[in-house]
Amino acid sequence: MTQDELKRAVGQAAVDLIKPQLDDNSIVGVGTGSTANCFIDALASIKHLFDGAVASSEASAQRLRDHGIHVYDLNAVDSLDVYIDGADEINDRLEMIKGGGAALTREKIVAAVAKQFICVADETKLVGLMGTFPLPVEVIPMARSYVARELVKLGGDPTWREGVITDNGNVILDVYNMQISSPADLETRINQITGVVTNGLFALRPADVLLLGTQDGVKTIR
Ligand code: ABF
Repeated sequence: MTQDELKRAVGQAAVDLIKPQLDDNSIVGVGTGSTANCFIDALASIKHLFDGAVASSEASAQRLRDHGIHVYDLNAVDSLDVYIDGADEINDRLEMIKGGGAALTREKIVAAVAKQFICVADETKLVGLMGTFPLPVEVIPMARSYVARELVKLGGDPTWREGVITDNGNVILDVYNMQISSPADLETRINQITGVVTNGLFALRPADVLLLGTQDGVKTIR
């Protein structure tokens, strides 16, 4: 199977997994990226079974609307049973690096609200030690250089993702060569740098379930 076929397989598997828990009042949390897009496309086939969705990016919100799925503002929603999203890297503790698509802040907010986080990924995303994929950090624009200097002190090599402005009006630093042996500690330390909005480590709130697309089929890892 190609990587695209693996992504479509996990998108469908996520729909199959959540379908039994949906009812007329259900709001589904939806992530961002090409794997999340496969989930959105599969979700459209059961849109009559739930009320609507909350999206972690403008791009996903538009794709949902294009399928005729109602998109709610997160502030209009009391609780969210489930959030489905991709990852750039994930380890066997279901800790992740996310944010390659620059939607990390909204992704982390929706993940914080959701009772269950289902990560959908093809097998190229599963790693032993995270950090080969550069760690995205969303930063208030005027703090960019200061935050970069602080990230160097933590051992990383930050690069400004020039030309990219997030949905929240901020900039992204991609941090190369970071030693991520204690993901939750590092997530906390980066959060403490003034000017950082969010970092792409999802270790304090890891996924609850990983649907991993492999050549032997979709594996469910909890
Ligand atoms: C989102 O989309 C991000 O957190 C991550 O950066 C990206 C993964 O994209 P893809 O599924 O296209 O590899 O989940």
